[in-house]
Amino acid sequence: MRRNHANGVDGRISDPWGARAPYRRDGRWPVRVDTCLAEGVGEADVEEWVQAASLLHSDGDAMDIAVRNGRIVGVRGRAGDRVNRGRLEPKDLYTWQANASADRLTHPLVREGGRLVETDWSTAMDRIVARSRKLIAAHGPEALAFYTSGQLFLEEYYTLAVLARAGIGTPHLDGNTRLCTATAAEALKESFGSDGQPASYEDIDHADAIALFGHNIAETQAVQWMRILDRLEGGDPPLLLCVDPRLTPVARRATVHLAPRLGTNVALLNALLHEVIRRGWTDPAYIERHTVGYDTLRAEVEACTPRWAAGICDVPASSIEKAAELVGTADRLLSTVLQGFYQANQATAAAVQVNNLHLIRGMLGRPGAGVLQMNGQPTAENTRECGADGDLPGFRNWQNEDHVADLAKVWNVEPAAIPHDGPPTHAMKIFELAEQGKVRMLWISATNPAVSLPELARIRTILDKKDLFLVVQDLFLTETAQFADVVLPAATWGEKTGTFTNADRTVHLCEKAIDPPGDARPDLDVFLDYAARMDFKDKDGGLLVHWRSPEEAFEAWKRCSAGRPCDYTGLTYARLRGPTGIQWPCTAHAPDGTERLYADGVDWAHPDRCETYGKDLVTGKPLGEDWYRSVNPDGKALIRAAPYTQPTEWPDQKYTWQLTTGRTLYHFHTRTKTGRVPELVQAAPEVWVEIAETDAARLGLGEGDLVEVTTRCGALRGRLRLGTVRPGVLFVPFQYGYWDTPAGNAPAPGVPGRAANELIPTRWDPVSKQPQFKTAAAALTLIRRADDPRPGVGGAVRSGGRSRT
Ligand SMILES: Nc1nc2c(c(=O)[nH]1)N[C@H]1C(S)=C(S)[C@@H](COP(=O)(O)OP(=O)(O)OC[C@H]3O[C@@H](n4cnc5c(=O)[nH]c(N)nc54)[C@H](O)[C@@H]3O)O[C@H]1N2
Ligand SMILES: Nc1nc2c(c(=O)[nH]1)N[C@H]1C(S)=C(S)[C@@H](COP(=O)(O)OP(=O)(O)OC[C@H]3O[C@@H](n4cnc5c(=O)[nH]c(N)nc54)[C@H](O)[C@@H]3O)O[C@H]1N2
Ligand SMILES: [Mo]
Repeated sequence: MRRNHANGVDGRISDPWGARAPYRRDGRWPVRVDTCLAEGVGEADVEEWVQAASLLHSDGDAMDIAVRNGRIVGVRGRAGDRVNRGRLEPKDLYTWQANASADRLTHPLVREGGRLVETDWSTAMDRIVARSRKLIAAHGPEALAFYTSGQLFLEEYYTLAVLARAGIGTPHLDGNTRLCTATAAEALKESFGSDGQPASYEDIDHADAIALFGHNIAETQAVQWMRILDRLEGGDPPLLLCVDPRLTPVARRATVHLAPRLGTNVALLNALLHEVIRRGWTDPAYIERHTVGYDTLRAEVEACTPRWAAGICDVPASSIEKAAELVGTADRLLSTVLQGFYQANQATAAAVQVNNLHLIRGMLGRPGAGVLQMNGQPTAENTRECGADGDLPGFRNWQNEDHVADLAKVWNVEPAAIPHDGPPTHAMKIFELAEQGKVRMLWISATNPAVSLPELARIRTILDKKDLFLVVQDLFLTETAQFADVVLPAATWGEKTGTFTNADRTVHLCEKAIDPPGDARPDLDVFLDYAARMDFKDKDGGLLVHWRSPEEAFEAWKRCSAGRPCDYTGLTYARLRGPTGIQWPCTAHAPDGTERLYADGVDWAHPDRCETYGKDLVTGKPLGEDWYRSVNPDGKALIRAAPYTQPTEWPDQKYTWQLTTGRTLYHFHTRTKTGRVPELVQAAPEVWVEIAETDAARLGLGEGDLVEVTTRCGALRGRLRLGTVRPGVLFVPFQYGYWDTPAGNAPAPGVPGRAANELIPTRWDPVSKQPQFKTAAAALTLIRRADDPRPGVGGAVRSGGRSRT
């Protein structure tokens, strides 16, 4: 691959956030256009700029793709877009190079005599259709399951949801959003009655305090961090609270940094709520008018003093008091929540307490006052709203017969044709059903579970089962695709057209700039082809899936979204070709979209309108319609209390460490794209293990020492990095699978690997069913010293951009 030294972005590996453009509160964030072009290519050489947005995080950074001679030669941020005002982060700047990787899949593959061999589309699709029909006839529709992504387009999810739910009639359809934002969705449902992000990125411009709960925004939504940095330099900076056991770039700039013991988020939040109530920082008028459940919360947190929480979280009581004052006295508070809560102990319970903080302070629906229950993946929002996750499309309530009937009307099918006897199956359950032999065909699109699911040794056994017919639709022969019976080569970003929605409800159009390699096809075309071959019909014998292009699929989705919280009826492809993305709901009444939800109390919590009747925050048990109607007859926001409970995974004599996992700025997930980009590979070539300096000193360990981390599930080896975590904690980035290792093979049983999920046990939040990737008890042993001359591993650039010395 050519090395592209980008014009104007030299140094953006060691300085990921680029130059500052300071601005003051309530001001407008200045434009800064970031461009990266292939070496030797100037803007004048570009033949065409094609509109797109980033698919490497949930920010939705808008950009144009530079095309020359039918190839992508770079990207440029879109100055007019509300999300990024022209800025791009390092992955956005460089990852377009991955499209042209020599090892892209260019033909379908089918398994013959144990080996994957090239074939044509018709042979591959015939196999899938024949197997689908045979399994449905012999075992019913529930023998089929679909595991999709947070990285396809809205049009693709909607098509998949229609064909799986109403065409086949299986409840087994979920996304990897289960690993990602299931808790965001659940927390929003539990507090506000429905999914839907209340706040807006523009709240960063207006807030006087920003609280980040388990969210390393500097590395994972680097462009919004640039926005915060520009406010911090702007003369009237917001105060920052960071709740993270690591010394992240966010923590380094925080006014107050709380580094709690892993898994103790609820104890900490309950103490913050206790203080806010005790000091009288609540908004009684707001509580009275817009909420139910306040008295229960007050009773729950009565005994949760800062001193009590200090003992559990191992954070000074005085720091908790300072944090409470920061969030309690802010005039406009913006909170963000992400994986340090969603993938930790008591995920939903903890995320809901952040909502409670906003509800009792009346901090909702005003400029600068809001909560962002963040998304991680670029298109996770669409997986959820289209019902390609464990929900029905349009945030409809599967327990409400009227909602199901309404959906059946949109699809022109009988309500009974849409499975809704129980909750749609969540991903962890789908894998369990495959393990038990009940799911016999699993179609995986745009996700790499052989690296991203917990307890990889178990996942490999499931994917390898002889009685599981596995279809994998991807760009590359990933760790997962290697197990497949049929591999379908997909077109991706820049090679297909579709829309997607970022974490603040901004919808962008992402257009095709070049042809996909070989016979690779857009995912939409694959799903449409399957629907046509399966001949799915509506109740009048018409075509169930009656669209043929992305734009027609978008129009079909608009009808399904009409009158729902995520109403797209005011949007068209033509309007999305304008200067900026547009936030849903976008309707005839709100033609320019909607900046914030819930300006005057919540809209979707009424028992007839809500998406869920609620679950017990400790056990996850559904509370039922009667309960919901009795506590919330008028459809106000729900204040839901929860006691702290200790994580099941807790250090003991053998496994004395708390292990957590997460991300580096330089790579996206399992690196199938960023691992093929020279600049990013060089910046972070290998897995590592973070440890506190005090722990290293105590054990006589040094920077760069090769260590082995073991848990009850497995083992991993990596080099030590010192000084970025709280004592007692180890941190490992989860992004290093094995496709790019010399052997390219999964570790043999008992042999240490390098994927963090070799170590993570199978456990999930009882409410959201999101796996707990951020809590394992672990042991640590030294394998060899850093100065040992034998070859080992090591990185050039530290996460967060500090150079190694
Ligand atoms: N560079 C980059 N950006 C990305 C991605 C990527 O792969 N690379 N992926 C995207 C996706 S899909 C997602 S979901 C987001 C995730 O974005 P983030 O949630 O910001 O990223 P993580 O590193 O998973 O976790 C955030 C922090 O949680 C902390 N944490 C761990 N355990 C606990 C705990 O018990 N309590 C608390 N309070 N904090 C804890 C970790 O120390 C870590 O710094 O990033 C998105 N953006
Ligand atoms: N230990 C630990 N594990 C984690 C996490 C953690 O913090 N710690 N985080 C979890 C989270 S939040 C997430 S989101 C998951 C991510 O986990 P995965 O979804 O498994 O990770 P990706 O590498 O993004 O996999 C996406 C796949 O889709 C392919 N792809 C990309 N674009 C397209 C396309 O247009 N079409 C098709 N068909 N394929 C495409 C890519 O090549 C890649 O193989 O990991 C989860 N796992
Ligand atoms: Mo994610």
